[in-house]
Amino acid sequence: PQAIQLRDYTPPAFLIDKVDLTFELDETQTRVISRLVLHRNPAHPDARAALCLDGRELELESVKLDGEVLDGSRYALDAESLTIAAMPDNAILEIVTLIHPETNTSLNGLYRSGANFYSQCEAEGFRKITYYLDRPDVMARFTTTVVADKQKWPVLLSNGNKVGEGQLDKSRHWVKWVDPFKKPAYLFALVAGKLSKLADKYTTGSGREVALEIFVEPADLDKCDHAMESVKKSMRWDEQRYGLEYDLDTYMIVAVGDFNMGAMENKGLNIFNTKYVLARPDTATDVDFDGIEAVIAHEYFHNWTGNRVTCRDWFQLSLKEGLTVFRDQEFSADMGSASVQRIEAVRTLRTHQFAEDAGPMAHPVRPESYIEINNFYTVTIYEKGAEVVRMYQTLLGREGFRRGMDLYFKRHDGQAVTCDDFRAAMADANGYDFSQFARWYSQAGTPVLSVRARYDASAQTYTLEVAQSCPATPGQSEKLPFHIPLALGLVGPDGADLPLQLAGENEAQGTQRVLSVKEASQTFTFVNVPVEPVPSLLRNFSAPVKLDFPYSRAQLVHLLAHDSDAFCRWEASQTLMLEDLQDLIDAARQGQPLALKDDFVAAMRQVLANEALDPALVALMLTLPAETYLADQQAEIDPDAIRAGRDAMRLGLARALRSELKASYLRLQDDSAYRFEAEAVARRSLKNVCLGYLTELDEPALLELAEQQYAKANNMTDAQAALAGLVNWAEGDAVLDAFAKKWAHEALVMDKWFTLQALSRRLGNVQQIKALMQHPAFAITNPNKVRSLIGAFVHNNLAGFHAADGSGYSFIADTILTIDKLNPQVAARLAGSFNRWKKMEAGRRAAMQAQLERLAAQVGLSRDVYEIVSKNLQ
Ligand code: BAL
Ligand code: ZN
Repeated sequence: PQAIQLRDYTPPAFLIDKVDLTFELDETQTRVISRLVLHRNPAHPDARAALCLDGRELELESVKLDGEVLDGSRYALDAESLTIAAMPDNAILEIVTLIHPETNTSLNGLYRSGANFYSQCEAEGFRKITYYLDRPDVMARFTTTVVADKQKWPVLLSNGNKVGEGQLDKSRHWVKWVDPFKKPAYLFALVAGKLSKLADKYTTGSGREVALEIFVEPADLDKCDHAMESVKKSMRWDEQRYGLEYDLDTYMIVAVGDFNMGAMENKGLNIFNTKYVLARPDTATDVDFDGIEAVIAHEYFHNWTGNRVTCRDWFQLSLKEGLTVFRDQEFSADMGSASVQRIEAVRTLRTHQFAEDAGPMAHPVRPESYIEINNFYTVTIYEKGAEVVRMYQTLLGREGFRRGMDLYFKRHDGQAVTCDDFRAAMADANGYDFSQFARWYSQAGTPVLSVRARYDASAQTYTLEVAQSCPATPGQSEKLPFHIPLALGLVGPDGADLPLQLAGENEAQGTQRVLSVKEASQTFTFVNVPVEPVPSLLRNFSAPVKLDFPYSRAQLVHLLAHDSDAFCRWEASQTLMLEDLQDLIDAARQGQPLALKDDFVAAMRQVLANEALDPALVALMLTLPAETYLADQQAEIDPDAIRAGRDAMRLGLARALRSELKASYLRLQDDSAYRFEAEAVARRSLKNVCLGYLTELDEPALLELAEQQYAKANNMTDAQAALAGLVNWAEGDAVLDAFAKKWAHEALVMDKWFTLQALSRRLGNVQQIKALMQHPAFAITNPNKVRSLIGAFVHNNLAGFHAADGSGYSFIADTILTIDKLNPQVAARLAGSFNRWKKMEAGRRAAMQAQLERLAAQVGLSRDVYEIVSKNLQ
């Protein structure tokens, strides 16, 4: 397969003004009748260019140009396109195709799930529905009529407003939808089926009433309330923060259990993975409730950042995704605890995006080439993209950022634009120079910011020498300096922030500053510094970089106890923890005894005892980094040593803090009805972190605590946490069985059951995973099932997947080949489990390479899997 290059971008030869679609849905085939009103695009360099429409897996019935049926000599057809060479400047094209949603297991295009029809068109699914200019810079007005058997498919939905419906014949009915906004084809959606509806309404700030509708399988209607509340909160927040209102009469959400992504922002008709809609206290955890609120917000926010202003091409994907993730992060911060949200976002970024940046799939926020765009819905595009957007706000302030957003919408509403257009709006609205900032979009890799400090007591100056560098990434050996906002404070010996005055300033300006680091090395001198401070650097994680500062352990303990910035406080605890974990991992590799350091244990004891701290923050401070994150800190990865070192720290802390953990656990008990509110969530999170530690100890009385918690839990958060503690012990088996019996008919709850086992020290091995794949609740065609069992195992169970005998590698290669025939996108995600192979110790490295080569040699590999495998082998 050929790579597509950003530098080859050319405007489309034709533009489409109007699209009229009619779908005749049926069990064995669906007929799609498309009528396009087109005109030649004056911006295209060739005024006589052919019209080349994208299309895949379509059966062409007929083509009519301006009313005349075209015979095969008038067009060319291949597996990917339909081309008409002789085209007038203005034309009406009518195309009839047959498609087969009933056999479409890729869940891309139009497909069946159960008896219902759903669509997924981003990025390039529309070309599996009909021949079209399937690219985001072709924006058209869509009218959609759906015809179907009324008994089988009573609900027929598409984008926009419903303008008519009726009975066609004895059995079939039709519904017609008009979307008044022009949009690219990737935002098209169609849903048909037997669905129940939760209805509500929302009055916008300007007084317009919007109907809110959530459609789900009838059995799920009692799990939609939280999603509905989240919609209303999102709508209100976007009005208040950005002055953005919803623009259609109806906002619809449909939940489906078979879905590749988390959700999709189709205009007026969002389609969601059930995982991000359905929640009842007994079926969903706090993390699920939080995820639903965030994803509902994310898709809703896309209505402006993505739909009203969309991307010129898929290289600009982060224009809408980075910005919309940033918006949903800011929303979540306002809904709950801002510092907890921020720390969790940083954990995600470091665990997943830093890993991506260090591996074979490293790419800039605006990639320069791709083989399969579906492989670029990545943590770099989304999460690092959000960090890039956040840096504008950090540099400009919230008001300056809002000015930039206002100008962006004023200039580009209704257009398909680029990341440079966004940057220009931020710059022009504020008179700020963002030219160097462009490198955040073009250079891959995680920059390293090295800071060294010097205190001069006699001059009362404190000098920071700041240097930046960025490692080479595939295709980019040399990097130029980034424009890095470095937020900082100086913490005095009493724990208070010192006033900050830079050399050359007349007076101190606050106690926190954002420095603009632009050079490869730069010096900043603070004056009138009466005592030697401890620097609190990269506050609130002001840039997606790795900070290198030679903190002493005493300095870290000082920050951990006093820093006014919650992120830096947490960071101090993590830095201490990481240092000691590394020592434990090294000791495990050398067969040395594994013991914790006293000052670390004392620091953790203090954290746990500090009842003034937000319990959620305490929980995060006590949470160890993931095995995979630890793996990424090693020069060479030995999964067994990482497992041993990490387990030793958990066990050591559990032993040393046993009585404090138990006391906190008991103090945090709460028998009241479940509430998804920040304070209750925080208490549950710390309580369950304590339980997690306590169940590390093989003591019947402590395991009983978990059994009791499971038995009396009135919510899934507590039930799942109890089971997670038990599942590493034989005592877990009975509870696992009871859980599976109780929840056999709740697909999302069974996903948790699979994940708990995939991540278990005791059960997370290839043999067990294979056995679980035979369980009646498992289905290889369902992405949620694949992700919750196989994905969890290969991505998050480092020692289990990387078993020394190589069984994990042959298992996953076999599984990738099986799934690739069904759903290439899902298969490609699993192929990402090879991304660390070059850093493994020699034995595993060779075994992984052998499986990669076996995959590469397969005939008929999808381009999705091919891209991941070939980039791994480069
Ligand atoms: N646009 C794909 C799903 C999402 O990011 O919202
Ligand atoms: Zn998105």
